[in-house]
Amino acid sequence: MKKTTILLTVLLFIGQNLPAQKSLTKDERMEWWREARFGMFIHWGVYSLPAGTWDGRQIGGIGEWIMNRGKIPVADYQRMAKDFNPVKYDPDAWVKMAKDAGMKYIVITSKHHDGFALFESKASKWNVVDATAYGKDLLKPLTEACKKYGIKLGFYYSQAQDWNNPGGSAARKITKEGWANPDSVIIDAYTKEHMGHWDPAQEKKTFAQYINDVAVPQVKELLTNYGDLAVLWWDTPTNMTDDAATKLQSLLALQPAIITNDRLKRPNFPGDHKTPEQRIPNLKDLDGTDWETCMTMNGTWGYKSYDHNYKSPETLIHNLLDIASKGGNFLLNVGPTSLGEFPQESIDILAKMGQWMKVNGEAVYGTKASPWGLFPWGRCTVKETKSGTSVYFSVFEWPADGKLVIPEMTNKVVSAKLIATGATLKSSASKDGSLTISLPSKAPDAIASVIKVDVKGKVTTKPTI
Ligand code: FHN
Repeated sequence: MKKTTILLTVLLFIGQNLPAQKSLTKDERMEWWREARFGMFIHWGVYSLPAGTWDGRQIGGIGEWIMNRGKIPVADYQRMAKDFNPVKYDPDAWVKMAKDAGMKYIVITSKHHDGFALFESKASKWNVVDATAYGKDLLKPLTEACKKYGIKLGFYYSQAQDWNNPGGSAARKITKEGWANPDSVIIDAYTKEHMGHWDPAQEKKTFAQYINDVAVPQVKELLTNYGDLAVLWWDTPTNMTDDAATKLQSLLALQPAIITNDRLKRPNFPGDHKTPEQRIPNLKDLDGTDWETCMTMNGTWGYKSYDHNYKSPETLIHNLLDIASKGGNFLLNVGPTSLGEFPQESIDILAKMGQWMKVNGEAVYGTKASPWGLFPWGRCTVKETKSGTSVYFSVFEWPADGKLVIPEMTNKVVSAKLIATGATLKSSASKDGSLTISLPSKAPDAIASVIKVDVKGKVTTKPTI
């Protein structure tokens, strides 16, 4: 029997032996995700040990790509991994930090492009239990902590690129982008001939064998051994085939409520949501499909000891509000160290965002995009209520004259309040259809102060910007 037939038979068998489950519509599956708006991405793997430096050289590019950028041989990279021993790993503390920051879900790299599995796997010895000093599954306790704090958990899985399990694909990177290796001409000629691979060990199997022997069984392990999973986050469909994508996608039947992104294979496996990376889309680029911006706090996803170029909490809170005002989600990354700790800068940023979210979170959770588009002074989100609409104006630049003017706001105002202080604000409608809200002279929050205006009916207006 062909392997595909065996797989389908197994899936059918599993299906027949599960208690009858009502199949969920996309809207039902997406409900919590659309409500959540804010999640944590975690990029963690053995690359956190070299942390951007190999053989005394700083390697260019993002930390989790060090093996490819540095053209590190498979045997050397795997030898390095033996010392991976995250003794300070405290999943309870991680999840609590996410929750306190106001995040509602976590997506962690169960396996990144270096193919290293953070979980126990029968499909490949290149996993945390068999290949490192630590020797314990890292995902199981995270699952428990997420359950404890009511945080949804998703797994990122690099389905195509795998630089250690033979047969996995490798995106070709020019050597000088990593470091000025004197052998770069020879290496670059080799990677050109070998579809991005730089070590013969990477080509001992075909891509189809890698999919059947590693990717399919590992995704099955992830979907069966860790309870209810919220998200499966595919990444970089380098050289993906329809056959491989079909096999992987069919496994999702094991988790009927799961949400997936658009990176399994393009363009014919669109998943549930789009994934703009390191950028927030412009309004004109949005087509009604769900979307989630993923972004780093500094310049790398995986930990790099010398990247301290962090965005300010102000920028990140404004980003979150910009994204919410356009109807998207924000997946903000943390790259823990090899000992299992979040970098101090990330801890501080999360705490600041949490302080803001604790007071103003209702302007984000469960909201819909601004009917006005963007304002020059801030952002807006709306929530339909039983009796009308709650409109949230997040003001970044407090008006010097104490007047916030909202154009084309003709709904009858029930109340206007400053969320931070609870103070009631006066508002007056003008003949031109605009609404003027009178504000205290000083902004209660230097980053963004939220004004909640409850109005009658639905707000129907056109984007101004
Ligand atoms: O190559 C990866 C990268 O390392 C990182 O995981 C990001 C996160 O979205 N995805 C890929 C690049 O698009």
